[in-house]
Amino acid sequence: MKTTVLLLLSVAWTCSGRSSSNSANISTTFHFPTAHQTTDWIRYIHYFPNLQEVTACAWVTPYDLSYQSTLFSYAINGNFEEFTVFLDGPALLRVLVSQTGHDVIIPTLHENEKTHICFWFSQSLNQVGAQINGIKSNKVVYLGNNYIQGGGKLFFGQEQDSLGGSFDSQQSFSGEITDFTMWPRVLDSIEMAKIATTCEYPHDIILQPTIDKIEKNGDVTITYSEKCNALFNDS
Ligand SMILES: [Ca+2]
Repeated sequence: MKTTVLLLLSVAWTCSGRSSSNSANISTTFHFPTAHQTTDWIRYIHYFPNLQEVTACAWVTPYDLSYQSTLFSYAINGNFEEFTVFLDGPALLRVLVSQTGHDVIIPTLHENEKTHICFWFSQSLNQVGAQINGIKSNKVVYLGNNYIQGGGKLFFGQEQDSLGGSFDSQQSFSGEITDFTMWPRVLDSIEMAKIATTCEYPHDIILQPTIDKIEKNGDVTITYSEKCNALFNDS
């Protein structure tokens, strides 16, 4: 009997495509309208956990790729670059883990064009990597020697040079970030491709900055859509 129920649930999840934890299949976009400022940000206000491994994915539409655009920065007490990711120009993703920087070369992004970006870190695999639009991936050796420690502060759109502040206008982000999601493991390339192409999200999500879990500042706006984001599905 229990098996039947589980099977039915499994079928229901498969049909709905998107993760059951993404309530009502709502897609969330953060809009950062202005480059070179320190006042526009989204802060995740729930607890950030310890992470020995992580994959994060989002749709990113950069408005200005002429400087370092910080997608997010995660700082802990005494280490303000615990986990920070920025676009350093159009074809380089810079991933800082435990104050150690990694340059992952990616296919060239274009301003005002939506691109699906997944990136991961694994202490056990000793790896930092990224996959773009579900197909092109690249990885480098993790050069640090620690995992990501929890309990810190996570900001989207600004780079923290102190815990929760000291933002640098030359490292702010302008553009859109849609459906940012984290998993506590390295997703395989097929899982990342399915997120980008058919909007199928693995269910073991560990962090999603939904409206009930964030605070916003400045000119950032948030919009919602019931339409699933996926490649080849643009209107
Ligand atoms: Ca900085």
